[in-house]
Amino acid sequence: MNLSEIKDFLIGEFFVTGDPTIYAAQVMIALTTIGIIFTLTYLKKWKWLWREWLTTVDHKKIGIMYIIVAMLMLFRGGADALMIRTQLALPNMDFLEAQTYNEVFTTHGTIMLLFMAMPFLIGLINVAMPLQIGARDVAFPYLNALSFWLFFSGAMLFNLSFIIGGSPDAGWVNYPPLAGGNLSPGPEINYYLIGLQIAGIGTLTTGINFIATILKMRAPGMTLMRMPIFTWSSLITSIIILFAFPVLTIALALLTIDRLFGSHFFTVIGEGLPEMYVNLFWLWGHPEVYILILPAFGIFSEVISTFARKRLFGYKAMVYSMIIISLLSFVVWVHHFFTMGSEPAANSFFSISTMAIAIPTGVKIFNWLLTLYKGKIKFTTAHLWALGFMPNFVIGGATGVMLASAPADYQYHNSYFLISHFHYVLISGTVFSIFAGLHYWWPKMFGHKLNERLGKWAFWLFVVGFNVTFVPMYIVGLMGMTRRVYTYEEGLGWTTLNFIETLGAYAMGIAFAIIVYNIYYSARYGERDKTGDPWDGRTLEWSIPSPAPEYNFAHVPKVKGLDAFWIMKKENKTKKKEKEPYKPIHMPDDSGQPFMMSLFFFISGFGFVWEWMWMGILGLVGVGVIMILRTFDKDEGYHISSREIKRRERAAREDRIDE
Ligand code: HEM
Ligand SMILES: [Cu+2]
Repeated sequence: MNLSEIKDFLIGEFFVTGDPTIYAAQVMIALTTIGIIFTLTYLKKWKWLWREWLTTVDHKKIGIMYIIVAMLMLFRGGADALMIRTQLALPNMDFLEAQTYNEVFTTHGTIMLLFMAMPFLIGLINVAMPLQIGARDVAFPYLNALSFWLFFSGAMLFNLSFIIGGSPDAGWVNYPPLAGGNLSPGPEINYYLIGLQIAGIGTLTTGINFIATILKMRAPGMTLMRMPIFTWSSLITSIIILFAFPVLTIALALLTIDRLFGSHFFTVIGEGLPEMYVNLFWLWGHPEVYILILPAFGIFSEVISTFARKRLFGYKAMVYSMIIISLLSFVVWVHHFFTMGSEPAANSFFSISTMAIAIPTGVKIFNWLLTLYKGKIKFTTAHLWALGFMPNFVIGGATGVMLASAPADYQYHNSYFLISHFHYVLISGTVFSIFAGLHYWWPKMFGHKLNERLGKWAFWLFVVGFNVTFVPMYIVGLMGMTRRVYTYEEGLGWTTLNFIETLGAYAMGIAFAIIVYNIYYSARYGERDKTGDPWDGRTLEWSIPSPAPEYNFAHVPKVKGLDAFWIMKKENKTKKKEKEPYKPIHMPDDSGQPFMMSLFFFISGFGFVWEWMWMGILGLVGVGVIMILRTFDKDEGYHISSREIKRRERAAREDRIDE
């Protein structure tokens, strides 16, 4: 290659050029990066960043990192959503070109589901679940760090496509033949395929880690049926991950091989089956939506029973209905393509199995209502998010049952009615639960509450904005507006509804900004939580100081029933425990290897995206070297002395022990 060829490559292919919004974003990304590097250098924080965060294996810090990255991704996915809504606010707008619009809804959907919603929930599980079962960490702390860094490098690789190479544009489902090598050559779709595969390995290992943790690390006395309901939801979710994610990995790997090496798994020309991709994708995809909703159910259950100040009504029914939902989630996938032409018997089966999910879900709604019944209800921000979830989720669920009817789906399919349906369940289910969990566990993570007044403002603005956006979307969908169209004509009767939707979307954007401001405001002015138990909680995470010390429990708790901490409080056992002598606690060593290994995964992924095989293989060699290094690593850990524990417990609980 001579100089001018290199220049042509850089400007013509490598860097994304041409669109002013992208130039603006590139400048902003460059400035932010310089800003971060400058601040870290100026405050001499590089070492701190490496020691405290990049090499940590502490489940709480890993959880917090998941949450930070997921918040950034919520910002990115939200910015995409506002661009979509701006373009559709009025007929014949030319804010985004058709091609850019395709890219924006593709990255919006993919980022929201895979790099925002799921990691956010995994972050909350990481923070809270080990504390709820009285464990000192997850079963495999090193693996936990690796999972996080794999998710992080997959997410960064995917996001890099925005400025280098171009964003994927075949929808979040990425079906061939559109996503195949013939119709979409080049790096764009490779970013999707490889970014998701790297992050996917991280998700799978997280699932394995959580299953081992919950089955093996519970405090003495905590039988399965005494586990907090959020822990139950984490267990069931992890089992779904274990069975579902390999299917996605295979589907994506086969499509990658088709694209990179010219095989014909999904190309009709070589007698491949594009429909097979669609089946594999949804065989993972439907369970995936339950990966997103079951932990949400768990969070709402904890929050509702805490703030109704009652034991969760129908605890066992809650557990069994989650198990039934998880089983059903694997036998409904065809409802995503009733119109693809399966025979009527198949469509009927999948129609009925889909409708059946409404039964265990309904059981849960009634149990929440009966938990509230005659409770001493406290309207905290966390509780508002949980209460707001119920009516909105029922709207999403009921329209889901409508869509489950195969003949009717021939009308609804790919219309804005569908778009509104899944946003109702995803936003009022998953997003509300994320905010509920964030407010609820914030004191345990950072030692102070989020401000309640700002929290409530954000809640109301968000809920109103949410309905203003998505109610008109149902209507405009029934009027015939289809999804993934970048513009529409005047005179179809869609204009007013679309304009209202856009206003609602901006209200949600402002609500998100208030939440972010609240984080800043509360860090500065929030009152320190000295009790460790700011909500009068029921489960074990509230029995330890806030923020949770690195060893979690100075004494391993003994569990006597459901709501273990509540029972201790009733029996006045909390003080006695603190007077017992402390024993040294064994802690795992920090390690830079998970970070380094994921960096090599990133390098390898970047190579394969550009089909530079040397770079792809070189990255994998790096991964292999770290794996070999790891086998020589004794990882013996260290002990925190009993005197040190005593000192820290005193400092954290001064007010309680001196009483
Ligand atoms: C501010 C809130 C949001 C707004 C205003 C919004 C708006 C939209 C709109 C208008 C579309 C349709 C684009 C089209 O078909 O042309 C869309 C697609 C989508 N949205 Fe959202 N959304 C929001 C939040 C979310 C969240 C929180 C999630 C997931 C957790 C999500 C997941 C998706 C998915 C999966 C698609 C489909 C993308 C595709 O067709 O490939 N959205 N969104
Ligand atoms: Cu489904």
